[in-house]
Amino acid sequence: MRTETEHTIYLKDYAPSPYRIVAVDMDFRIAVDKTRVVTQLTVEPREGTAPGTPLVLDGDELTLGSIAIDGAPLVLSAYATDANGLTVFEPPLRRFVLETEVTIQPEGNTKLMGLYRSSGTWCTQCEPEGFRRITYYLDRPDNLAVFKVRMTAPRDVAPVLLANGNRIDQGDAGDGLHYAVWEDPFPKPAYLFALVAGDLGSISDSFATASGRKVDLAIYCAHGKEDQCLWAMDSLKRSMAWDERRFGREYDLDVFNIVAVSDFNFGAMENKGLNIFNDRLVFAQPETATDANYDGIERVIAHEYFHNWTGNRITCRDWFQLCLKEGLTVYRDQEFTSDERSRAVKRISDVVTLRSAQFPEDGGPLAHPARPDQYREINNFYTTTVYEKGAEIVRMLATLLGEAGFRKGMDLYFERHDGEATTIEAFLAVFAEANGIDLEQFKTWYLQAGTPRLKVAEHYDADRQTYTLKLSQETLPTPGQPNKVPLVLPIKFGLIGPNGSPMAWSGVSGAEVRDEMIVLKDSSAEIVFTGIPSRPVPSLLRGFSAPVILETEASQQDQLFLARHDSDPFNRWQALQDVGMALALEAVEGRPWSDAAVTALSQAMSDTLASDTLDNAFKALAMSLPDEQLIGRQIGKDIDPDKIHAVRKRLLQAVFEPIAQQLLATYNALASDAPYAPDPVSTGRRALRNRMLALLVASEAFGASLLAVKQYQEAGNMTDRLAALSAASSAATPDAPAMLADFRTRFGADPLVLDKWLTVTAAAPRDGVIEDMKAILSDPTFPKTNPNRLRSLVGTFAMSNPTQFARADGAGFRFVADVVTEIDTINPQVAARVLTGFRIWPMLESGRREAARAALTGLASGNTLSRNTTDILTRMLAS
Ligand code: B3K
Ligand code: ZN
Repeated sequence: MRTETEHTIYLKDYAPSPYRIVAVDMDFRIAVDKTRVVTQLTVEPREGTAPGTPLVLDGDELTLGSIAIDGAPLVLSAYATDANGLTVFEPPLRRFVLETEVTIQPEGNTKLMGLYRSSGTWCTQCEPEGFRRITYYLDRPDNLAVFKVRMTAPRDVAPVLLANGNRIDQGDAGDGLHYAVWEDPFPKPAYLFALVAGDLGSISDSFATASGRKVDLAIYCAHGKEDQCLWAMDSLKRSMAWDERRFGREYDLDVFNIVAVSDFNFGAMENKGLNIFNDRLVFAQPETATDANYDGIERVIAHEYFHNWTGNRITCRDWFQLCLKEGLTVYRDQEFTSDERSRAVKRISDVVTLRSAQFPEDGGPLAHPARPDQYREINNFYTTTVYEKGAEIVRMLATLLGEAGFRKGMDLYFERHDGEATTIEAFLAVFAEANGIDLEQFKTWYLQAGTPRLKVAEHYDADRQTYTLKLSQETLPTPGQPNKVPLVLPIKFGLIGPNGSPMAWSGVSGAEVRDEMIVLKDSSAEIVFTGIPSRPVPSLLRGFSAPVILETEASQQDQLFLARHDSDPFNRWQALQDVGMALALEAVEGRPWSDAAVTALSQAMSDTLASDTLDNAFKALAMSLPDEQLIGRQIGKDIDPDKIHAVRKRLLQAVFEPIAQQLLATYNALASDAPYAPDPVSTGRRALRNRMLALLVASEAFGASLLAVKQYQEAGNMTDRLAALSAASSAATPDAPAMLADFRTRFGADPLVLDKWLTVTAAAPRDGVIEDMKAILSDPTFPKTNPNRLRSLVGTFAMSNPTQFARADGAGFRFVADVVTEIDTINPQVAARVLTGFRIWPMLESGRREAARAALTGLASGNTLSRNTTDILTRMLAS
């Protein structure tokens, strides 16, 4: 067993290993209940390594059978093993081959790291530190080696044998066994190793690269699910073509395989030439998958594919640099979706996610820089800060440099660092060099945690015909970082004249202003525009050009003006959100709304819906009010979720009930008999229609709950059916329980649809939900080893049911703490992830805060917890 010692790793301690492994030859003998792994490592001392320097290899839960150097078995005194690995005390100071034979037990591996079995299929997950659970190794991303893998397995249970790279041999091995040999010519870190052995179906296709090479593509899955892989294959081919067009990146092997498995700790994994996917991000058919599922599949297929260049060909020197590959690859997948679908809609959706997931992380007890400088458990740093804020940082770089300048930097990055394990510094250096600029201050974005607040005040001087924007930025302290420095903020903007057209200026001073962008570098600046004939309305932070919290003094009138006239679709959407937020805050503070203010918002919503220039997908996003959690975080302290829930419900009614006829007419007009298609236009139509339904149901418009029942029953696809179910359940209509029960009977046999049922159940804002979840969990058929099931139920509850999770009596907190205790012994990664749902606790009102604290301290004191969960818990309680 691993010892759960408190051990902090620091970036400042990074040092290359004294030895390098340059080639790996592995022989897997896979059998039911036990797998033997014989590994030959070609090892070289690094220049300067002193004689007698031990070779220290990582290993976790391995049983060593034999060990030899250059064919000669080692005597017992020449090496030692412990819970963390293997030490060879005095290896030769020249190139040598170390051979080990170990036994592992994939069948008992519920952590789902290393080699494990999922529904009978042997598969691997090695990032970040899983390879050490397969063999003794330098399990660190800066050791790049070429791998050759031979595997032998029973033909009946594992007719399919896959690994990275190209298959170079296969055949019969007698006794019902067969074998395959795979070779990956590209040197890679061990975290990109993969192996799959199982009885799987598949679909295949091919792709011709720009230079005319043919790549064989295949997706492997459980038998019978082949038809559900077509959308993933389509997404893969479009991703391959896009990376050639947009970044000049071609695929480099002859085969690209994807395998869908049912038990997987997160979304998917970019192993070289052999991506392994959580099956929820592969399978799609209209009857069981929603538009959101189709979107997610397209996005993640693209993301993992794009890693081939940003992550695999160029990898990370150490795990502190994780956002080097993740932030950049998220940026690339966002751009792919923007090009394939609607840029505005994609941007708004991404910002909604950023604000609902990353901002709370950045403003809570788990805040950390996009490039952390210390960790105790690296698995806890696959966070929305590393991924989504990491992508925002790359996006700002692209905004500051312009498309051509950004591409020049990317080209230089690929040219200079291909085949390397590198750092954020090296990444920034290529952009600085290619564009002749200094990015020293910009780098702070990677080092400083917390979301900056950007305050804006304005002044119009009619006599002088000047317009002044006073900007200031501030980042609040975060754990371990009490003092903050100013960041480089690219603030895209425009001034809009009274007639709604852009207003030009004759001169501007006070900061760098170019390309309709203010580049704020200091903690404050006063920007003066001259030649301004009348007071303009400013449109600030267009396209959300920097991940900040913008605080302006804009009046409701200005915001509604922007909602109507801004040429930037993001800010049109934002303006409506801001009006809704202001009204919600007033009501939570106990100030009654003015009728005029509510009517004005209602009218603006109505106008938006009636617009013939805006598309349906955009309208669907615009026709909404900030959600309860966003309102809570805007309040920032002493949050009472019940009060917010009640206020938001009243506001929904006040704004949307008066336009119910228009909502209904739109709903009816958007009906369609066309067969399901996942294209942007069809998706937009369904999004808007289902938005109408949700608003009608939530505002308790006459007949709306029956409309939901009708749509639920008659729906021709899962998007419409689930939308009706969710609308009814989140508004707690009288029909909701029967609809939920029906859904379970209809679809309970399909695990991915069962997840939808678990999600809707867990998100319902009603008393009794905790008891229902306890009953579900205590059913002996509930698979507690499956991350998808657990996350759908308990993860959803902690993250998306603010009133029940943060119940005043503490029952929600205790429930989650109890489940974490239990899951932690099965799968620490899932337990730690669920526990992060508590991150909101310091902002709650005192009674709930104490209840949360009690649940957390109870978890800390009564149990022996994994390093993963201990790390989250310790940070959570330190605040
Ligand atoms: N690189 C993997 C994530 C690995 C997570 C390990 N806890 C998938 C991705 O980001 O593409
Ligand atoms: Zn990734």
